[in-house]
Amino acid sequence: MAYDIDMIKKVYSQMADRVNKARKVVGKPLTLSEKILYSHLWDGDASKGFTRGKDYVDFAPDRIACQDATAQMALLQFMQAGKKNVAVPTTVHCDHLIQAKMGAAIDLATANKTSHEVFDFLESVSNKYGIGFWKPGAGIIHQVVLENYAFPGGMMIGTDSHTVNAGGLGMVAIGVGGADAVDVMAGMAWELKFPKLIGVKLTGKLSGWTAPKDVILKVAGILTVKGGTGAIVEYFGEGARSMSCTGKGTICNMGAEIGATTSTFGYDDSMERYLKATDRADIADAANEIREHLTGDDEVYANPEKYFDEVIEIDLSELKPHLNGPFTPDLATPISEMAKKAKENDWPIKVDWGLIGSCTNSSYEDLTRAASIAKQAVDKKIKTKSDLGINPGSETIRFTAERDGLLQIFEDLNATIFTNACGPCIGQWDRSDRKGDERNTIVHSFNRNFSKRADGNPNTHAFVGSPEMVAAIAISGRLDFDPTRDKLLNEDGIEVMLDEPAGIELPPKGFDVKDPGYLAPSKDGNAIVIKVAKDSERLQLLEPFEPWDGKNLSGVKLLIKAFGKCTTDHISMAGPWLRYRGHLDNISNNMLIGAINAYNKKSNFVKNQITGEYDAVPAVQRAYKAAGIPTIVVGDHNYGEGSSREHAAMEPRFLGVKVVLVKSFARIHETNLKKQGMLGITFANEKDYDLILEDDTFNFVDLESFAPDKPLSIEVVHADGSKDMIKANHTYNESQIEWFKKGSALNLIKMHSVV
Ligand code: MIC
Ligand code: SF4
Repeated sequence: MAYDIDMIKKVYSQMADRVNKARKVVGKPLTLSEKILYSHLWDGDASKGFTRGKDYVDFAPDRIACQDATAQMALLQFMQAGKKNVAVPTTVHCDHLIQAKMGAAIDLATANKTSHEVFDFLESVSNKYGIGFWKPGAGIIHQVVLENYAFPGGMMIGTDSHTVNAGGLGMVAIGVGGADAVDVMAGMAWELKFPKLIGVKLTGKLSGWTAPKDVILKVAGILTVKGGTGAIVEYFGEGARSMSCTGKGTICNMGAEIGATTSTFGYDDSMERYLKATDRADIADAANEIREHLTGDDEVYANPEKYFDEVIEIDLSELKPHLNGPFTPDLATPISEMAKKAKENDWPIKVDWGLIGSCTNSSYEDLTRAASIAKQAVDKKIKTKSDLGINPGSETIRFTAERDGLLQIFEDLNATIFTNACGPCIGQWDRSDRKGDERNTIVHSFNRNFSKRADGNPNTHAFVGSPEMVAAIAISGRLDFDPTRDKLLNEDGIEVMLDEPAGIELPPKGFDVKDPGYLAPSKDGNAIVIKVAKDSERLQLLEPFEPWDGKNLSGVKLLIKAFGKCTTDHISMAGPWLRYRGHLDNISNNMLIGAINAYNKKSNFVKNQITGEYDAVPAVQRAYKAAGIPTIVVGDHNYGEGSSREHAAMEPRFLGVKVVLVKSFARIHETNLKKQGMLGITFANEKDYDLILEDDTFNFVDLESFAPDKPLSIEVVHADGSKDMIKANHTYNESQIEWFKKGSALNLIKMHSVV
């Protein structure tokens, strides 16, 4: 039986009526995305149509999911909100804080020792406030959510950018910062700018080496890392229906890599099969009764150009397998062209590691497809050249895969089976084969491959592919290996080819698990006292941020002008820093240490305008803070791309940065900045980025009349005394301006909170 089935039945009981009313006010047939959005309005029934890309709308999500690395800050904030219980079903998943090194058993025991303070904190806060708790080793948040909580037509938010994975089961599931989640936990509405809609029509059918992963690798190549910003991507067509539910999850998951608000698919037989296989026939039965409302209207899919803002068509029968990378997930290369491109770009050809797993690609089907390749290495006597590491997505998948002999196949190739957790995907990887910054190549089935992400080495060239392609490349040990064409020399000196992968969608004997790793919360957690040690280096209770003094900011010094890509990994690095995710002061020591200073092209080396000396970014910022000098960070396009981690906004706020001025923002990061009371603004004229010099001082001219839709004027004073007047745009609405005025959104909640 499904968790929270009553909540799901309630959503379904209102769906038909709400969809019909929405269709009336919008005045045309509806996409699935619109059906879900309009049936989750905070105000209930739709009374008017919203303008996509413009109107801010209040929504009422059905549930929330948090993972350990972001839940700490989210729950520390929630604890300040003065509520007894979370207002909607919420879960916490411990998956990011487990380092991959020796293999699951040892690594998990080590994590339970080194991070017990954090796990205990999360467990007791969950217990107190009515939150379901998934213990370390239970699995990666998005696989566990897909297996247990996602339901067609539902809306959820999660404090992780890959929350969007649940679109594979027909949800509108959106990644947010912790402060957004706190609003909903506290029983308030969740605000989102009504998204634009991109339709992706899938025709044909996948075959051979081509996998669902290749659909999104291709889409990423088309739309780039910012092409989906502010939009929901809705997939439809015969190609969509012919794919498994977990394959759809893979596609939706990596929608985060194109900046999309979320991605989704209409309810179909593959979802029904998956629900039944995961012990949720009750949801499938309920969904079947309102099937027509859980997918887009026929007219929409027949004439998508009329209803979507942009339409892309992909013929799955023609689609070729891809590898994307290095350093960015949108650099798409069909495998057949990799040999040429790798040579042209001087990418290291030898592949050190093949890593299979992550929330994107760790389903039962993924493991069977990769195993079908791995098995051939033994059968055809091919010696595997790269190391192989596997992270199963959940304990249910791991237990079932072990029972069905899949893990043994990988172990026969000397693969290490890591914990059911994020592991190398988030830099939780003690990689023993290479130290320092040697140039090398790895391939993985993860979603992100930003510089330093997996192992902290800026010269690790990471490429993203499907699990079966990762297995094939690991066996060959070469980046330029094309299994559709190339032969390998086996141990008998005979040339052999790998056969195409074969997968099994769902375990024929059903899923099984002994201990899924779930702890239900107490019915009444009122008496539970949450303790945080004063001298803890992992956890720190939060102090409210100062409200704005109502005056124009002036004498604002430039802290850093970031050059090129500046993702949340650059702003607040993960890996070893994950240990400080619950301690704002300590984690602030990683603020912007990965960003490249535009003036010297170095990372973590900026000028302190007080002394004229160069130093690490956090040190320079702490010096400005001590001197009471406000500062500004300047950046390029898609600033804050990637993660939902609000630390990337809280650290600058905590250390006294007042403004982030960039060419454009990634959605979640922009909201995170607003929530924490920062001024996140964009150049009205992009070229003004070039005007900004290292010794600049900024004076805001009209911040005192900060208002929606009104650009801000800023005087930029250069070291030689010359001045430029520039304009900055912003997207703050009335209530977001209140967050800025009060110092943070949380300060505002607290003012209105009735315990
Ligand atoms: C990631 O993949 O970058 C993470 C780690 O899962 C983040 C969340 C975090 O920073 O904790 C994400 O994607 O939001
Ligand atoms: Fe974990 Fe990687 Fe997925 Fe982020 S992308 S949730 S780090 S597996």
